[in-house]
Amino acid sequence: MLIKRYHDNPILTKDDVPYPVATVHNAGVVKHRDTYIMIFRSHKRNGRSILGKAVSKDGFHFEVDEKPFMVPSDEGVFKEYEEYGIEDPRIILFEGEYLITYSAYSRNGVRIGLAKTTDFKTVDRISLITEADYRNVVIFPEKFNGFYARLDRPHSEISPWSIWISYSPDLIYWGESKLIMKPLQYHWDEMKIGPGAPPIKTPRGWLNIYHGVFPTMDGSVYRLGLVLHDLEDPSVIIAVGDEWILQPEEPYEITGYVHNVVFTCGAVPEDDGTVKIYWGAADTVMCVGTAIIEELVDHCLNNRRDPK
Ligand code: M1P
Repeated sequence: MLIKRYHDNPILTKDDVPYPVATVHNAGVVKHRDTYIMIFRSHKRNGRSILGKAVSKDGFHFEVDEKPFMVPSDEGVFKEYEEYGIEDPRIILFEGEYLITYSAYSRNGVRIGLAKTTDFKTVDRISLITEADYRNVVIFPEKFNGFYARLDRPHSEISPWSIWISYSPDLIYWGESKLIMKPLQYHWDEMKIGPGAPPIKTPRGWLNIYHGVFPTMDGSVYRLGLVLHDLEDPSVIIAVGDEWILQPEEPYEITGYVHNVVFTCGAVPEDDGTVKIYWGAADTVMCVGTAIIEELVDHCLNNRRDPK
């Protein structure tokens, strides 16, 4: 097993939240001054989502803030595009600031919002960085030739939903987009794929833990897999692991708000070469597991499939 599930999963559920919510899942997680900060998604009881915050000293035991961290905006352009809720945050540290990407839902579709914070006490929205319809946007924590880079996942009716890369000089205007990885037919990720946790820098490449979806007669199954991107040019994919590294197996992953889902938005690399991978299970609870980064990279390089 590449990922060792924490023995006391799930680590966070709706019962840990001091305000009314129906779920706790799909959280971005970072380590900020020796404290793990988790920004998680919750469905409210009207089916729309908000973001909560929880903190932990060890990455396993989290305590939730009294109030939500972000709710749909009631101002300006954000109000119009966050009307139906905000979902699936991903967090990176970039030059002293934490950047948070999240899905913004409205009657106009789903866009990606970008916000920033330095202390996780206040948060400022920067911009809506895509038009409709995009989900699953992760920004690399370094620039490439002076440009920010992100992995994104536009929706298309012609092509299966795939992973693209885009660049920006200023985090506002994005372009030079190109498709870099597609689902593979009759494979565990054949229906659609999406970037998961923000990429982790390793000596052999940027490690991207992505999710892939397979359609069955009993609904879709969400699993996690691995991609390695070139360190200098992340549009170059060095390897895609052929096998999934995590699939729904525990009761809380198999049954819930949406059955058969493991979905990651955050992973925290540690100084000892391990990584804590956090995933939402069945769109209902939060789980964590640990892995050895070098073993993940080996696995990706030694069991490859074509990126497209
Ligand atoms: O219900 C499973 C997941 O479905 C969507 O994932 P994707 O972006 O691949 O379509 C999202 O709604 C995600 O939040 C959810 O966990």
